Amino acid sequence: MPARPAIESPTIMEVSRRHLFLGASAVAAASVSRVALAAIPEAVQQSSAATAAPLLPGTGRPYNPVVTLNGWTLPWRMREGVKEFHLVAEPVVREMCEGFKAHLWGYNGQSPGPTIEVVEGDRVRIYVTNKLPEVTSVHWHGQRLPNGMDGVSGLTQPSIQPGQTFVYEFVARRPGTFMYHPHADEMTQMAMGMMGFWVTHPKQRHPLIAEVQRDFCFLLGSYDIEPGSATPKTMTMSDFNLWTWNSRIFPGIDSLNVRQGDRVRIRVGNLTMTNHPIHLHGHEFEVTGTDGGPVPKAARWPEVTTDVAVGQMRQVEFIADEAGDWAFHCHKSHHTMNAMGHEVETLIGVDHTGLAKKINRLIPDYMVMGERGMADMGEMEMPLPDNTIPMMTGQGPFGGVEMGGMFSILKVRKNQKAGDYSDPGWYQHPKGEVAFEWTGALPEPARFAAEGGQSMPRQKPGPSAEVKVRKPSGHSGH
Ligand SMILES: [Cu+2]
Repeated sequence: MPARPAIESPTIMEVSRRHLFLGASAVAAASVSRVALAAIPEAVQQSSAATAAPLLPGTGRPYNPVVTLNGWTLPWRMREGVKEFHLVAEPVVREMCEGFKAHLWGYNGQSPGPTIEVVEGDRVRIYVTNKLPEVTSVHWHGQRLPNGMDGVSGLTQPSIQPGQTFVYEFVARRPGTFMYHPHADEMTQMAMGMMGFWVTHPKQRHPLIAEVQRDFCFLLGSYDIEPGSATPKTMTMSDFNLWTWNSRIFPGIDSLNVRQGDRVRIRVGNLTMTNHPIHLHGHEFEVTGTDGGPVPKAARWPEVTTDVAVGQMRQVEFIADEAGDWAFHCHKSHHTMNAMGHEVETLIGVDHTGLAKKINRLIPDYMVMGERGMADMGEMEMPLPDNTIPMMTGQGPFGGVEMGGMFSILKVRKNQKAGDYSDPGWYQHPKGEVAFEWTGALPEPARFAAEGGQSMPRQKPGPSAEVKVRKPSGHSGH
């Protein structure tokens, strides 16, 4: 173990605080000694929720960097052969979508925190400064490391008290997809958005790790924020109302823009309290890696949906050979919706004629919703409280997309340039390749037999029954 830098000195703590609040130029003006500045790396802050360009490594072994959806990669400092990072756990304001800001906890100005990218074999030193009102720690989920660096408060280390800075140091021993999160008052801190991604790139060509042209990553999150408020309810166990990718909700999640023919890797980690079947349209992918490392080739099979269970990571790969705008989303239909009052009866098929008028005499703002399904909600000019967004929203080239939450678009374009991640706009469909309305005559539906369309006659004819489908009103556990 190399000599630890002196971080206990109050002068240096002071430097780090000034860094955080004033920025680099103010620190220079504060005439701090060079020794103090050299002792702890700058805590780089990010104020934007836009997807940052991939961070090309300036020092150390080269690698092909990842792109963090609506996120960024933490710059490091190379000091005596060690990659040094500085994470700051702190309250942040996260724009989840245009017009909707949440008061969360995160790292270095954002939730989730910045992605940390290193190379297999790197010695890594991470300074963690706690600017939260309570204790914290950082657990490096999935890593092989010395036990005392595992970040479990009380078990492997004392908690990091508010105002303290701790140092974690270990060698990134195996390449793969990892994440980091607190292991202190986890229920509160993860419900408040404290999490981050970690990628360890292989140090040389690896037989089970393909070279890809695009490498995306994001974390699945869930929040319970009452419409009109900004702070998550941290006691919620199952009835969350916001389902996020990197603490963003559709239409605030950036699209994944690729060039036709690219090999694409998407890495997903789940830090919610339920599973998420992640589904891609138009392509088949293979799960090429999990939290445990690369999947042996004989154990891979093609699929279009992969379930990411709680606490798991999945890394999928495919050739993006079909041009178009392909939906990419969680397949739990409630997870592609945004916040609303859930205690609403299903009203499909209910005749409301005259009902609204009668109720309007009592409640002037009353509106009937859902008579023909909920799709109208996307276009409805409903008065919403401040700082929230509709349950279903988003405008596509053909109209309302009627989605929310965990939904984005894979945009595959022939003329997207290598390394260009900018949004190419909507897909221009070739002539004759868009579903269209049939305006000819409609024949009577063919039936198998006279008995109401059944292929076999019933043994004993009885009275027919019709049932109505009704959502459970409790709505827990969705
Ligand atoms: Cu889901």
